[in-house]
Amino acid sequence: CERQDGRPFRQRLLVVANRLPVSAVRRGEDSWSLEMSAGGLVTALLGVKEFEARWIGWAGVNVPDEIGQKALSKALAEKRCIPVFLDEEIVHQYYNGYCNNILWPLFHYLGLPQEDRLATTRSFQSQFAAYKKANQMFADVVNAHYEEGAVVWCHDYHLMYLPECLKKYNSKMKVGWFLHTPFPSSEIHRMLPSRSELLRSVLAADLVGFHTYDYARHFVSACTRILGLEGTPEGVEDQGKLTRVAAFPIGIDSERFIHALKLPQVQEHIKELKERFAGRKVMLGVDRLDMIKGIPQKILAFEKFLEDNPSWRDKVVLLQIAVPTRTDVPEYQKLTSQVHEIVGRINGRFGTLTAVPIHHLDRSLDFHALCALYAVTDVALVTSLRDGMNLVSYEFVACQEAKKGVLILSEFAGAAQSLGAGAILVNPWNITEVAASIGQALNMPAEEREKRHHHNFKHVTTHTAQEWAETFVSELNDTVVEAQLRTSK
Ligand code: ADQ
Repeated sequence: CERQDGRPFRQRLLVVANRLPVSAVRRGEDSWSLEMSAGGLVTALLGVKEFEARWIGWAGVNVPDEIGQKALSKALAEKRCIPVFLDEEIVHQYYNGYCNNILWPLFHYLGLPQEDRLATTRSFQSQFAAYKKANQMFADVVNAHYEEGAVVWCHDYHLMYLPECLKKYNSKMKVGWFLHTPFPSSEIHRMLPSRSELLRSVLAADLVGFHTYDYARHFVSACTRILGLEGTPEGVEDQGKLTRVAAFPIGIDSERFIHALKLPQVQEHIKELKERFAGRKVMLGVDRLDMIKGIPQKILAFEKFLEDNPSWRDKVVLLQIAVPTRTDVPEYQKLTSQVHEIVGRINGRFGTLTAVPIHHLDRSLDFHALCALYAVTDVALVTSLRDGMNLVSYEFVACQEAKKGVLILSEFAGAAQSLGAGAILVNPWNITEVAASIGQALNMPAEEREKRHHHNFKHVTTHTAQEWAETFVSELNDTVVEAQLRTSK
């Protein structure tokens, strides 16, 4: 497909997500520096190269002054990013409140906040009002930058109200919405006081996508049970209008990881790590420090393994790299202290003067250091209590061609549906089972490790981020064309 100037046609894409892929740090009145942010959505979308894409989102800072806003917009434009400026109060109510304190735990089956029940209704109302206001602010920025023919791809639970706002501006805008978290059973979703309004808004999109078939099914059930609409094999129908609902399992840019392993600086890192942990098997956890990742459960299972297997105590080490997130939210602060307390106790119990069983880091690692760690790992431990997909498991597999290590994977991560045949699947709540699976992984014969790795490696290298994005966008284009054909009949 070519344009008039002979260059290949590239679909114009406006990616809209709560956060931009970079965080801004103010260096002066009109000067900013930009740093990459860590997280699954960023990782996946960086792998999307074949589009003429611009990214719309919040830069993670409050910029009340016009000079600062102009300077930041200019710096971001070089990265093809467009900022949405949210003030502190909106961020508090919309982001910390409604998104992170209500939708995030509910969608991961952790329920609604329990404390201060009587005040909840009032704060819920004001947080939902802020959520709608913030979504409207995103819609205003999208509308200002939208050009006919572009596809608008809205991401995640922060922006469930956005499809409706966009369609009100322009009913012909091609709008897709993708959820990176699980969509819970309709029995959970119906607890949400704003359950109907959010479902209706998402249904304003042309295409609604989820990581797994189960999440898509839950969404359709919520629409049929809560809104009384009709579910069809294609999606949800409301008075003749079909919203297409489907599963689009995400992937990673596997080539980027495979290529990085060959770089001299990564090889140097690998050598250092091998020397540092010589004579010990390396187990690895890489997570954002979030309650859904099951980090305390993972560490307690490792403790149980050491308790049950004294002969392994000086032969295995767990490296847990946990990047802090949402540090303003009290629940997350509590989790950090809890993890520190457990790690300290276990290291005190099983450590020696020369070695400790757990190395826990509260920080983000740069890409090369992360690749080296994945490559030297014997067993990766992913114990999410719920997880939309979990890309760490994919990244580990991509870096294991030489070692063929074992992946222990929670059955509650979306990745269990794609990497389940190669991984050891566990229920992270069952600490005894996870401890036993650690033993199984550490003792697994090479032939079985190879077979399991081969299965997963094939999946990770064929179902990439690029393929995910292309499939979603082409399905969105097709859906719009089909809808036009239906209405013109
Ligand atoms: P996340 O919850 O952020 O993503 P995940 O999919 O595992 O979870 O992605 C995490 C990303 O952050 C990975 O690329 C990982 O390398 C990086 N990361 C994590 N900890 C790090 C650290 N300490 N240092 C450096 N990098 C680190 C959300 C959903 C997931 C879903 C993704 C994509 O919660 O279920 O898979 O979006 O849709």
